[in-house]
Amino acid sequence: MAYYCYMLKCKNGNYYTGWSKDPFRRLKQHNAGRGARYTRMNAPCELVYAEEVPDLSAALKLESKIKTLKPAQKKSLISNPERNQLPKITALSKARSKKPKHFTVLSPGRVNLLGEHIDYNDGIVLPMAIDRKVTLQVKTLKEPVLRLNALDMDEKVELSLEDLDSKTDLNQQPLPPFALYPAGVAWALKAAGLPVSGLEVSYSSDIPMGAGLSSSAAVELGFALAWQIAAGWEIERMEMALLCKQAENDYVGLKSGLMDQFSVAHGVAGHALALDTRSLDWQTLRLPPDTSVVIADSAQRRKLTESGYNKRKQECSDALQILRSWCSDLASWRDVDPSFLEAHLAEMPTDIGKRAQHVVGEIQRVQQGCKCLEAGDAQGFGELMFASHSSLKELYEVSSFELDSLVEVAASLPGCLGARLTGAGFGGCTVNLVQKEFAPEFIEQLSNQYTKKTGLIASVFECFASDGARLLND
Ligand code: NG1
Repeated sequence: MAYYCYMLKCKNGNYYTGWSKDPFRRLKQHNAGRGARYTRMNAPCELVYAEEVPDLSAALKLESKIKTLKPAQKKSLISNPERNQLPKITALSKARSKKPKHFTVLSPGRVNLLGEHIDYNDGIVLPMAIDRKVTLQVKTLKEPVLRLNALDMDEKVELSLEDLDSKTDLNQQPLPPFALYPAGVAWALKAAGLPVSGLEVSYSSDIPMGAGLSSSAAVELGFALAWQIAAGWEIERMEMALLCKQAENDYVGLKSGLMDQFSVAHGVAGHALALDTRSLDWQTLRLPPDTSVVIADSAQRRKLTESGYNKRKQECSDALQILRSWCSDLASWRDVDPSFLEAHLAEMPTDIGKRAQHVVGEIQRVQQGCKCLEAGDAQGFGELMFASHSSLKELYEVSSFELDSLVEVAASLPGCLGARLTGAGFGGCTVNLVQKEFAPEFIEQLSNQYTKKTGLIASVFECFASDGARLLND
């Protein structure tokens, strides 16, 4: 994809210069107050210039050069057809925005590197989208129905987009669980005033299901994007993630946090994403150089995930309530000082106190983890992963013999920098940070030794940070 250096004419008549891969989308962000402080103060802005350059470095250079020009020089650049390619890219963008009848959407799973069970406690989480994905082949329909063909399950179902509240198919039978996710997305989009048109979707996935790698969020975002493309409206990715979360919380009935939908919507190749679940601010952080991220699926399907998850959520809310009885100013877990918790621990019921210790400790670990990534400190990051696992095991009590075995074996292998359970726990996967050169041997040894220890066959694979949900060939 090309890079562009662009100029906006702001409400006060001045020019703002920036770079972007998509100046039209960037303009929308500026005008929505999510671009820069200057454009927020001087909105609305109009896109008046766009010049294509081959790469990011050229874009940055041209941006600095244009910024030094006087207003009259900027005006002459804008009226120079050799340089200003805005008319051409406007035409191209219009052609692209013609609604296609057939298209393919790719929607990745995610793995969380650090920050577990804090996305519903106002913490910062550090996930990345992975190169395992759901592939949706989409055909638009004239009639307002959703025809689903879940290829992996060999199941088909057809439902009306005008009767989503009933949660039934066209034969008035209750929707099978897999259909609740796409139907829930349609329901949430409609409730937000976004039209959803008829679709026939055949989809399959190479994300292990029920393993804590967000196959359901991948399905949700895949469908949301399909409706966006088919219907021709456009919303911000964060809004899309929030609507998919709403589908999962209020239609499917799982009270998850935002991490999964956020990661699938915002993934950036080669990067982890640091999401502050309190402010919804986020940033990308490069993964440490010369390291591999290895996922180990324990083959132990998660037990009691839903009931255990909801119980932990309740315990956290009880814990915060108790802490507030000693300090009424505590608006959120982010305000809980570790020494304050320590001072009151003996007065709290043991289990509740342990959950609180995990939450406060994990919030701190992610803050340290972000600094490690900024500094390229793989060793330091790995140590935080081990500490996170111990906390999830001892304090949050969501690990299992199988997950602990995977972490123990991993810790004994050469090149292993960190290992921990990932996702809700109670079974599922671990995530490992390994020195790149040791990755192939690590994968083999971890599989073999885990089988010796548990009799189970783990699926162990390297994964790569990938881009978020997208149109194929975009
Ligand atoms: P997994 O186990 O990956 O589905 C769950 C929640 C997340 C987060 C983690 C724990 C769902 C769908 N997702 O993830 O929001 O709370 O547990 O950090 O329940």
